[in-house]
Amino acid sequence: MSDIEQLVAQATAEFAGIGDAAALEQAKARYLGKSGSVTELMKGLGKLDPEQRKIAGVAINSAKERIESALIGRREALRHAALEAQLKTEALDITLPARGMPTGGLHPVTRTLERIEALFRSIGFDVADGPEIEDDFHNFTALNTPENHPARSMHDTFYLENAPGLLLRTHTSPIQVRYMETHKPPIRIIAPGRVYRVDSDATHSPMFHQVEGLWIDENVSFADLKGVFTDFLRNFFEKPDLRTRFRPSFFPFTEPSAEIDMSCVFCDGNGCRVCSHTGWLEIAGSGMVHPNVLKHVGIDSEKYIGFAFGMGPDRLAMLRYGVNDLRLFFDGDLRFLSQFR
Ligand code: 2U9
Repeated sequence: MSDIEQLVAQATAEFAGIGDAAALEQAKARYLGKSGSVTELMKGLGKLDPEQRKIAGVAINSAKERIESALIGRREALRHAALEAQLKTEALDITLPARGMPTGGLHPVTRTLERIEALFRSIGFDVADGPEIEDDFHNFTALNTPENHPARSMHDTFYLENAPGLLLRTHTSPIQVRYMETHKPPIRIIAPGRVYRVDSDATHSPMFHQVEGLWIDENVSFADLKGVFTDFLRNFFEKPDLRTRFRPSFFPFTEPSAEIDMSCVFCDGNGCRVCSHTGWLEIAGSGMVHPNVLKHVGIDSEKYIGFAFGMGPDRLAMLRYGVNDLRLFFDGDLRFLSQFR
């Protein structure tokens, strides 16, 4: 083998044995650099006669090209190997479960309110709304609540400072009063919303929810009240055999008045811990709207009559979801609330 061919073989073998890029560049300098072997051969061409110079020049150029191409090949191989190594160490474990996007959800009381609204809408009731800051007339006077009634005391009602006569509504009844002021019978509405009372313990929150209902027309009877409310409870709790009983009671705004009990949804009326072994759960208050209430809003109490009821959707939500502490609904603890998504 000629010296030149030997040089090509030596460079190619040397490049092939080099494992890192910096060492490869140093090896390159030894062959192709300013005083590298190939460059030295080039320099020697000047000493040859023209004929030999031509032949040697072609051979050296060919050798140079092949050494350069071996270098480029090795550079590429090293770059590829480095990339492979990097990919191996930095590999993503695509079998890890993704963190996922947390989804929100409606509050259990909101879900309960929506369920109640849907059921009453389905039998032709409208859903009415009104202000949470009320005046004395709409919250008490129009509802036949006497001047000296304990509910009016600062002990039971939140009054606004520096705003005489204004208070946080203690029930959603003023919604119904306002509706009757602006609508003629027949009136068929429910009034859901937040209400406020000075009360706070395991079963009472200073803010809670109510849904009241009202049906005023020429011939509405107590039998209609029993039918509408029993049917509502059966649909709400999805218990077609649920029973109700109406116990005589007193409210200033209804006469006669009744407390509504339903057969316990946990034991079907057989008696258990939830219903204190009575088989019954108190669920609402109700009655025929007092003629004085109709007079206050300008409805002819000789021509029109109707029933009203009031219930606590917080309690309905507790019974439907099996929650035993009212405060859980209002603490804002996501560990509790996210169970209802
Ligand atoms: C008008 C006329 C009459 C609404 C009524 C009740 C009986 C009642 C309680 C149930 C549980 C309140 O949330 S609770 O503590 N409500 O007992 N509410 S009759 O009577 C009305 C309302 C508006 C114009």
